Amino acid sequence: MPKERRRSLREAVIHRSSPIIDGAGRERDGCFSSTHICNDSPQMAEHSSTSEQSGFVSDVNLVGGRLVPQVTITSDGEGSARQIELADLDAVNGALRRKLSNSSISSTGSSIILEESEDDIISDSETKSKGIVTLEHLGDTVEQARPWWKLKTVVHWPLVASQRKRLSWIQLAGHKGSFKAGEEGTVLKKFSENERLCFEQLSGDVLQSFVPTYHGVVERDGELYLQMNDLLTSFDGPNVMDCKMGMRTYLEEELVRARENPKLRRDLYKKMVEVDEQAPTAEEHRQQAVTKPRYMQWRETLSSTNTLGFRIEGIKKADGTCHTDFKKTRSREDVVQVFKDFVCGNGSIIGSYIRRLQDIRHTLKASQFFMKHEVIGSSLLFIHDCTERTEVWLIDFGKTTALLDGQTLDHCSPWQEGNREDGYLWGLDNLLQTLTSLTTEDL
Ligand code: I3P
Repeated sequence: MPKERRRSLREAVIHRSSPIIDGAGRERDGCFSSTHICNDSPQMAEHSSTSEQSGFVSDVNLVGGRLVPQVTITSDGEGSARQIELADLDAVNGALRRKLSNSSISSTGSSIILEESEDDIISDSETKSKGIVTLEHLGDTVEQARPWWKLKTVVHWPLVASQRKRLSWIQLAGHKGSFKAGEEGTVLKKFSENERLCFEQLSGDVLQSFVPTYHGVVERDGELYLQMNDLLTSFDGPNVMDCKMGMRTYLEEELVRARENPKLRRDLYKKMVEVDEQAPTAEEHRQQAVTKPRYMQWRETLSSTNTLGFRIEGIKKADGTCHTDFKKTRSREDVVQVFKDFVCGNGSIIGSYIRRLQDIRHTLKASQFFMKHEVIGSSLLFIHDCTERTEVWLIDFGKTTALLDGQTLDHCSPWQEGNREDGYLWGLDNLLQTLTSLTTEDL
């Protein structure tokens, strides 16, 4: 980690209001000195012993004719508590204000910079608020492995029971190196100042009981993490679905910055043609690159984000199968079919999900936090198991941003640049209607 970055991380921690928790989950209250940030290497030593080098690597599975990438959970290693230096502050506090690569829907323009990197608004993958553990391609496939391809779902890990229990929090979307296993019952997510602020502000809000319990910031191997409860530990063979909420998946701020500093991205162009060769314009084909807003907006229209205000990102079923290709799941009928498959036609599970979503809706309407934040890229995580136990959680707040003083959103009004509406409640209502229509059908 660059020196400057470590320093800013330290400052971020020093200025935070929540406790820093040590590796054993003990609160180091009252003092935010880096000497009070401990790692929990003893716990992870167990993982290290079964890992390859510094990673924990699973077998490779062939699912649906495609090789499921190996799962790598970065080992917690032997590192001890480290000094965090002041310059790191910029890296974390500036997480959502950092470089943006794109301008607008148009990919043309003389000042556009061509980028190879996937990283864009938040250039360090660890600050991205997505996913849980790292999933990587570690081998070739029959169908060639694509370097940009990121598994956006869960992988069934061939682990012994105790390992599986501990590492159970599921990856539905993620950037390399974003997650580590935490102490029993917790996971560590790469530090994002934005997400930390959200967790802080959610504390005491009525929504708190619908988000993973947050345990503060911990340091591992010189990196900061947000520690939170593993939502899956109490399930036996969980089925998990990630639904990204809202009619928009990028911040207004990203658009503005992208206009100021437009960049073209080859990786996003490749992802685009992978799904639809006809999607890029002639100019984009010529450039072999697209801007990020262009890509994001294309994804939104291709999926149900624009039409329904949510989209299905990934599903992992208890049998270990992974389902990631929902980019074209767009109509209400498509979504119904995916939910039917997800619950294996079990109407009672759908009924429980509906009740939980109604509770969430009711609570969102009463939430001060919700009223005062633009909620972008946040997901609802659906979980059930064979006992018909169900839960739905709000997760991923890396792009959930406080509004200016006094501003509020109704989360239903159409978005126009400047009003910051995100369509979250509109999407939730559509989701509820879609699930309700399912209960009246013959499942
Ligand atoms: C990704 C998805 C993510 C976005 C990521 C996209 O596309 O839109 O939400 O990350 O941008 O590549 P896809 O789902 O098709 O893989 P952010 O939400 O963090 O912007 P990235 O490539 O810049 O990480």
